[in-house]
Amino acid sequence: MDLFDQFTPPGNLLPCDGDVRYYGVVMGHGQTDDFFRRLLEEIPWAHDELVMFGRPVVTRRKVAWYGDRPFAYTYSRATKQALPWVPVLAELKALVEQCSGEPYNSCLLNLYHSGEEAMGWHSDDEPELKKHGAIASVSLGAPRRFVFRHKQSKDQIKLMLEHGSLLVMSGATQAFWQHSLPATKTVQSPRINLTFRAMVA
Ligand code: MD6
Ligand code: FE
Repeated sequence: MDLFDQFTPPGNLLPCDGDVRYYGVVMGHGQTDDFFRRLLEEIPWAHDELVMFGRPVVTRRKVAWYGDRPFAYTYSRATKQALPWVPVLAELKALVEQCSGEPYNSCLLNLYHSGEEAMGWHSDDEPELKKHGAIASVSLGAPRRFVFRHKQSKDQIKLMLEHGSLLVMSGATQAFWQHSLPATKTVQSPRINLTFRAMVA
């Protein structure tokens, strides 16, 4: 990243009702592979459990949850408590705070082993999240497509999340748009996603 870039945020990808900025790759070439390897090795990855159509489901993707305090992670059936920051996450948190100019106090990590593992349509609108607060998302590993869909008009905005990239959502985005990471047969390698959040509870 050019030194100047962090002071000139990219334009808003959404045409209305929210704010999404794609910063592109925000770390040096050697750093991307290093962060990816450290996260694979150092994070205690575990399958997630959630309820779909009234039934308990164990996801193929793996997750981890970190924060300033032992915040509860509410997606999961078994409520999990945030683990304390480790150096690799503290470094990434400092980087995204510098790029986005916003503070974060927690991070949800997802590990997708291949393109078959995906994330369905959702909004990150839990009551514990600061209203209209920014959510900063770092992607590492295999590039994957990401899609926004407006809740009323069904308008779609698509983009590619590259290795070492940063995406920031804020404002009314979660109220008006859903997002998803579609499955793809063309990706056989893993991807890690970190979403840094601001919890109020
Ligand atoms: C993913 N990301 O990229 C899933 N949510 O694998 C998200 O669901 C997400 O990228 C809120 C803000 C940014 C994100
Ligand atoms: Fe999300």
